[in-house]
Amino acid sequence: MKSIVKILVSFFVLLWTVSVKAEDGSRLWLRYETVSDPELLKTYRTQISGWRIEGNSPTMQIAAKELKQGLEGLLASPVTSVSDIKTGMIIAGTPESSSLIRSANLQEKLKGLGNEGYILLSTKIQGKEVFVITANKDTGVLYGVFHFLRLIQTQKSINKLDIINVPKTTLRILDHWDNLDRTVERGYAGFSLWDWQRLPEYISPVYKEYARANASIGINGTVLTNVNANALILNPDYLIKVAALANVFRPYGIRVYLTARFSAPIELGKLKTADPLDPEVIAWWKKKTEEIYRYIPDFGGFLVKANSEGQPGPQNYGRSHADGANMLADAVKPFGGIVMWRAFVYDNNVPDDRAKQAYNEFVPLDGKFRDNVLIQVKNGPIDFQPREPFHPLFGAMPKTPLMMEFQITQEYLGFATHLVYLAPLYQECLESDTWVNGKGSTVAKVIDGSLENHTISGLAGVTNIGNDRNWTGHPFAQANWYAFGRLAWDPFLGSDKIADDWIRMTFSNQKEFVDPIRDMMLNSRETTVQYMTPLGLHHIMGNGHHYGPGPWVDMGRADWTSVYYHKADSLGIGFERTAAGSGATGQYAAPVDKFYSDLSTCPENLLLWFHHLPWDYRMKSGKILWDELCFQYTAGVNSVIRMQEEWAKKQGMIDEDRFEEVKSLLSIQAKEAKWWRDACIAYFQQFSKRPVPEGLEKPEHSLDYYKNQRFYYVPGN
Ligand code: GCW
Repeated sequence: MKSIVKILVSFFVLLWTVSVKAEDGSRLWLRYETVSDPELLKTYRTQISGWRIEGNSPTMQIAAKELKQGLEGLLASPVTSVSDIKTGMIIAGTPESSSLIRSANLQEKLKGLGNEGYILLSTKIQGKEVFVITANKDTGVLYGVFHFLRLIQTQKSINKLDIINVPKTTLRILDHWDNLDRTVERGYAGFSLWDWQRLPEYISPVYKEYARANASIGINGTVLTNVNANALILNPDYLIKVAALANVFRPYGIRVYLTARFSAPIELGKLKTADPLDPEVIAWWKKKTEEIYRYIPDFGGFLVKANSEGQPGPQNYGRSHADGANMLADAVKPFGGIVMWRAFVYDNNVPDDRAKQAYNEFVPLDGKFRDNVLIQVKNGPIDFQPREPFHPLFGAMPKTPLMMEFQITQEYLGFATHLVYLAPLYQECLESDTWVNGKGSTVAKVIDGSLENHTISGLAGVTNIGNDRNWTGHPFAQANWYAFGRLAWDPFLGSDKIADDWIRMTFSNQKEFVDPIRDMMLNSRETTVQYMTPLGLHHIMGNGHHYGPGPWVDMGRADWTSVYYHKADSLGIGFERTAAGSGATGQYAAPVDKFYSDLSTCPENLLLWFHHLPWDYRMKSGKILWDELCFQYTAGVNSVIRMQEEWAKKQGMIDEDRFEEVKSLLSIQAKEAKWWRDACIAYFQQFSKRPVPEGLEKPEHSLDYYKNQRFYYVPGN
């Protein structure tokens, strides 16, 4: 009888959670739904008796609010803040803010934590078994609170806690490509969050929610403006707005950065030049920087895109990237600021392979940058493609801290329409071995500073956030924001573990949901590579807007065409980048050069990135290259269909709203995957002059049909 009642109760609880509550995705991974497993819920309720935040700073107040809201939601009972020490209390504070914490004798443990690390510990205070959340600084306590809540959100044990967590990097930053008119370059989730028009007076509640979500994953910086920069942001009428945002973000441990337009001294200062060695220019930036720090005392510093894609830079005056970066670095140095100088430079007038240009430009400058400059390098040598090898600059500038730049927004991976979990892409790059100091010199160790002992280090992610209700357009695109934060904190975390946490917090802890959806996410990036750019193909998307396939693009700047990259002709396909071709492989350490150059070791998923091969080249599968290409494209499309089937089975396990939304988006993805496959096969077939292998679908339309399609008002362009 008792068990029937139990079943009925859980049934109604389930019914209530899945059908009554509307979900618009706005709560992200911080939903704090009641623990669904009744046994576990009971256990947590007996283990946790109350909580106490020791300290009253704005950060501690946020921590208190979070803990209250989190526990009340998760345990579905009012867990109160109490003053007497009882068994099962959560006590959170720093040694500075709390005599209770001081009495717990954690000095030794706290030593290695720095300003952001934290401890979660089961220990005794005044003879009572309690949970302690502590850190050297308040921000660390806030991070610890989020971690503690995550344990319950993901239904982990909180028995005998002994967790020490310290970020492996100092800078964990979101780059917003947001324009002052609120359009977002390569943004697919609405307009910019920053309501410049109504700032500084009107402080939208969204700013706090944004900061809270970021703090929950350890993000500690935000670049508010587009790297294709507008100098106006440096004017006082904008700085006062920036300051208002910085005030909101500060207690969440988040600093504000701005992009610096290199020609600002001319545009704003009415100087004749922006030459970084000109005394007047130097003085202008110094004064401007002092002004910025008057508005924002903890301003983080500048991010600069210079001499790239038409942006002004030091080379306009015959100066180097180091001259430009150092001039700005000197200006921010007295205030503790930094400069993030981008290595994304290439020029159509330079006759060399675009993939080689950043390395050629920057390697000679190693050792010439000030100690508060980081060079921000995209994960691969071209541009955020679905698959690229790691950038050869990683490991090649040992005297300079290199910072990772990942793209979270899906410019080249289906916008906010395709379900693509990007952590495996990030992880693939971070795990790549540069071999610069022998085996094990991974990209992760380059960018966390450990390989060359740098004190500043970090990752930047070009964000996918806009003012859509669910922040990121696609409900699953939230996972990419989440994963970026977790990886920025610890570049050695596995994408599977991150996906697991995210699914549990965002959707459900039900095993029948978690396991298959985690697998679906983990495969989704490879699936996208297959239906867009298999076997190392790259940069064959639509021109300008980058929507859909465009392998035929051959007009305009050569390095913006597709034919430049795939080089398909009657003899074969691919970009020869070995010593026999552009020599790009020679930019890697010798073992890596050899690995990519040798056809017997070059991974087939990068084959056409490094080699130009005949259509009948024999692949490891035994198939000829052309047939393999057709198989890969088809496999990609079929995998999306399997994703649709898998998702369909999840009806009723989560709320109807998000279920239906994802279902609709998957059907667009299936349509677009087929479009990619058909258009690319139809295009390449004119060169291969071979049939689509037996048993595979042929392109639905003629090549001309695909070439003649026109798209208007593509977002993000
Ligand atoms: O990928 C390209 C984008 C540009 C972007 C540029 C960059 C901000 O198409 O929109 O400009 O990269 O990273 O600077």
